[in-house]
Amino acid sequence: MTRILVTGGAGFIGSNYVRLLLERSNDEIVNVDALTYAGNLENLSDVEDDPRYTFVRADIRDAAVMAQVFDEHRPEVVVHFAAESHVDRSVLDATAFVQTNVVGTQVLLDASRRVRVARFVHVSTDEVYGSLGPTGRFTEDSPLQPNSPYSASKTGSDLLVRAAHHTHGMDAVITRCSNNYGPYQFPEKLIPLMIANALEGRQLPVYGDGRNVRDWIHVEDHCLAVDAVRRLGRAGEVYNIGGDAERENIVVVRQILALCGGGEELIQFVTDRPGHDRRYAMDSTRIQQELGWRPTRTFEAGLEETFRWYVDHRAWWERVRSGAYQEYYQRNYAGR
Ligand code: TDX
Repeated sequence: MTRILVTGGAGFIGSNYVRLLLERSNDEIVNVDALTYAGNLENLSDVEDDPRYTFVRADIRDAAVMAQVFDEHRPEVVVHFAAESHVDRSVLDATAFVQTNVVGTQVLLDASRRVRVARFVHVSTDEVYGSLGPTGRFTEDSPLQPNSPYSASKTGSDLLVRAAHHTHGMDAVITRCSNNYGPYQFPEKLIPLMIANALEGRQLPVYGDGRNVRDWIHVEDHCLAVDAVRRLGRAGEVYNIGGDAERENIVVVRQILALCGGGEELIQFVTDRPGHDRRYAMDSTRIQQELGWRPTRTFEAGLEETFRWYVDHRAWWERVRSGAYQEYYQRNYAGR
């Protein structure tokens, strides 16, 4: 039994990870989440009565509060998911990205060092490597060339984790994953946005020519990879995680339309995202060879399953799309 403090456990990937740990291990989980727009306790309503699960509402930017949380719960391991994660929001305003992703990560590193956490797992992204041309894949040795305020802030946090390992000898590992999809993803991201819009008969806003490529991975495969790194990864190491499923955005959008029986007329090509990365592709050889992990789902099977989940959980996404989401949608998409 390990006491694991998970940050951002009420978010999309974090809540899938908490559920996976409760199902597959005997570990105790302390979920620390600020419950911003993207965090939702409904994502974990099925596990909230589990005696091995504790929720703490707290903000990782607040050093005094984090010191208290770490003193009270004395975690043995930290798995750090909490982050501002949406590129378009970072284009509109980068402030929260620097505060949460950069400052928040340093606060957690300091709190972890003080109570002598045995391992710090930092969950990062392929976007720290920048953009690829038509060929090649990112390896762990690819240069860090982030292009958006979001990815620059994630790169900053990766480098702080690296420095904590080198300077203070902290046992820290970094995972960098490609684009996730699956249940409980906030419908600002491509796949849930397109599914929700298509189900409501609304326009599907495709940026630019729609031929940007992302490497898609089901969130459960990502969570299994993070957990393999937590248990077996080498201290100070970086592990790339990819789905081996490169698709052009327009192909994904057409697949979603086919699933819901919508017509091509719903597709609307809109002004491109500023600085839009053209292509991501991950080389996951290291994690596959060292830790024996590999993705289990094909993209087509995972997409269909995800589509069904959104059909069955309409109330969930209708609720998270009300209120402040409307204002964001207007700001991001009006006049594009
Ligand atoms: O309305 C849209 N139209 C569109 O064409 C949106 C929201 C997106 N897109 C395009 C932009 C990207 O090429 O779809 C692609 C995927 O976009 P996002 O879902 O916003 O993801 P991306 O920008 O690739 O970043 C994601 O992967 C890396 C996550 O949001 C990050 O948090 C993660 O680090």
